[in-house]
Amino acid sequence: MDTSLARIQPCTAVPGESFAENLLAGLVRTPKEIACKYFYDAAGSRLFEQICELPEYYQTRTEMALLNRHAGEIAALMGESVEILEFGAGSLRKVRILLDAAQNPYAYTPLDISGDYLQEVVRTLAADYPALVLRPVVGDFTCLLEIPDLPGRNSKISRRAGFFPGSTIGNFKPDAAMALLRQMRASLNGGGLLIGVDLVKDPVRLHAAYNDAAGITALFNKNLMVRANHELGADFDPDGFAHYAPYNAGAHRVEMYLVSLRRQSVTIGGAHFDFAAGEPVHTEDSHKYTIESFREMAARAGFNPRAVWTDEERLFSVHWLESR
Ligand code: AVI
Repeated sequence: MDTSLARIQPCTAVPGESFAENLLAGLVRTPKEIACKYFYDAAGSRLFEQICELPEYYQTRTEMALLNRHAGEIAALMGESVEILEFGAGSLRKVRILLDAAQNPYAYTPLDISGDYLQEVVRTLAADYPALVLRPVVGDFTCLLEIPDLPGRNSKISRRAGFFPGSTIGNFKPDAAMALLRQMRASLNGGGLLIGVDLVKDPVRLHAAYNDAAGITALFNKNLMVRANHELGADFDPDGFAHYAPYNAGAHRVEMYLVSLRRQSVTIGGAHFDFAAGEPVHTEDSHKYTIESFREMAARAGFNPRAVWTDEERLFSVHWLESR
């Protein structure tokens, strides 16, 4: 019988690089860098949720509207009794749109680096979707993760549909994005991928989205240093750094930096790092694609790009890619 405990599988944990390892290695490089995946501790995730509500940050509401508007078509493409595998369990609001529209969905497998967040996700969904198998996987989806097949209903293997919303693909350099798409394709066992991709547009609009008037993106960026102070005993002065997020039109990406406002040094667990006045620490790239350039990349990664949905202003796109 499908009791709620039996259908909630235990978290599987896959080890990855730690924040400390990334930080110590990144601060001896020139230019200095910190990987953007470390933005998302509890405080960073809360700040990111605030970013998603900002008037300047059009991405989230545009993608939500596309998912809502096309949920029926998406569900038909995913097929019946699907297992939805989400790469990075982000906003439950998005996957709920899919679960509500899907034809008798079988399972939801969220992959995320935060085990605590996954437990919360699973608890919330278990109450609302009593027939759904839930199997959280704690791990870094940028590493190849082997996810065993679930025996589906009628003892057939359940077909998988990957879900990678929010244009997180844009936070990878094009080569890494390609490699990631290939890897996702491998973990989908022949299933399709629903992916949100932010589009190239007016640079003024892009600049505003990463330089909001309320300063939330600046706090989100500086949270990397706040986190290092809390978790690793570092002595960063976040006010000694400025948030800087220019749009690099030639490379079609917004770049984020923390720029040292003066000459200073920082200590992390006995190691010292010197910063010159004006020295940048690179913290994020957010690549923008055209519909065509993204479909081309997906095809090179072994997908067959099928449906694509966009809004009237062509701000954002949602793609359904089938495995070849
Ligand atoms: C998660 N990711 C797609 C966001 C983006 O737009 O690149 C992260 C972000 N950085 C600043 N604002 C939002």
